[in-house]
Amino acid sequence: MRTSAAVTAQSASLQRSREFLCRVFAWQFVILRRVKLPFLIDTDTASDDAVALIMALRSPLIEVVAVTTVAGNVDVHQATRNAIYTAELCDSKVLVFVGAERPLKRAHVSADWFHGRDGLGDHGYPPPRRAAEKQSAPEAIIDTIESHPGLVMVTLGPLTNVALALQKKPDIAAKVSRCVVMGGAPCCEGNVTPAAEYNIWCDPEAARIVMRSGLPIELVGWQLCRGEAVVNPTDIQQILSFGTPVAKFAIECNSRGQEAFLEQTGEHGISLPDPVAMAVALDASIVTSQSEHFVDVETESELTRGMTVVDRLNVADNERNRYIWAASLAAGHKAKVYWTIDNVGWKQALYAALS
Ligand SMILES: [Ca+2]
Repeated sequence: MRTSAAVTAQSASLQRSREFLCRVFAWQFVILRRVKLPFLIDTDTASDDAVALIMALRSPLIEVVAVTTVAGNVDVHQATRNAIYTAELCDSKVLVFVGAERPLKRAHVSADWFHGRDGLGDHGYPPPRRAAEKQSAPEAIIDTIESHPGLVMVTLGPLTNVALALQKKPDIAAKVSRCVVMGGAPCCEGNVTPAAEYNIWCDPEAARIVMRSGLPIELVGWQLCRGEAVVNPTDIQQILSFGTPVAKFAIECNSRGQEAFLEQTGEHGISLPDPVAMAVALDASIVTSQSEHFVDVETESELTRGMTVVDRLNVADNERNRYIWAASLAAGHKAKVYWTIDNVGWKQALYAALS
């Protein structure tokens, strides 16, 4: 009979092999086919998501092969409308797929108090000219991963669509080279409760499925868009000085978010969690400190619903914790948790996309 330590070691070894193969896939894709690295973006498109989409759609380094929308900041149909509107602003014809209308097991609670009723600060933007695709987002996630092995997935909203795709086709997890998740409040305060960040809080059951799935998770927590990362009044003036339609839109659609962030934290400026995550997805070298840990999500407690619990001292496998962490240990997969980024590098990436 194998010990749990042996099982964990074997799982970790399998994980490393899978990660290596995915990296090989990704590089083969880029080198042999001479195409840009494919990105799939799942988003509850509101104001900061829109800026993240602009960064990806205008990047010369990657190709966004699909955008999938999910209920979160706003309802999924508004999110879809916002995603397509943003794509059109970038002259992009990227395919957009409509996803889940509500979390797996809970009622949907939006964040319109932060982003405005339309998610874009209520400036009356016109409807987009084209419609979304017929295929559902979870189906599109499966098909896009199958047809682009080694792609990079970036999730900017609740993880409902990704969980639904994984439930139907668990082996897609091994075909993704990176899964950059904007979500969580690792070892710090949340933005919707003291314990939890919105994307994880909104659908904690989905987040738990994703954390345990074997996807190569890179966790960009809410703390990374605060403090020096906030786009301050001087930065805002610099962005507006670019004079481009995307620069004007990026600042304007975050007007309500700017007010709400001041009310929430006392910090002045625009906080952009999704664009920070996108900057990391586009160039992970802006990360200045990181470590790998088991991460799980609280789904039961009223007090700590949606808390991203990080095994920062690596004690999950000891006698006191092994029982509670059994599922994560069995999966054998640790997430990369990002603790700090180079804020100059992040803002340079933002400026490059908007100028
Ligand atoms: Ca979002």
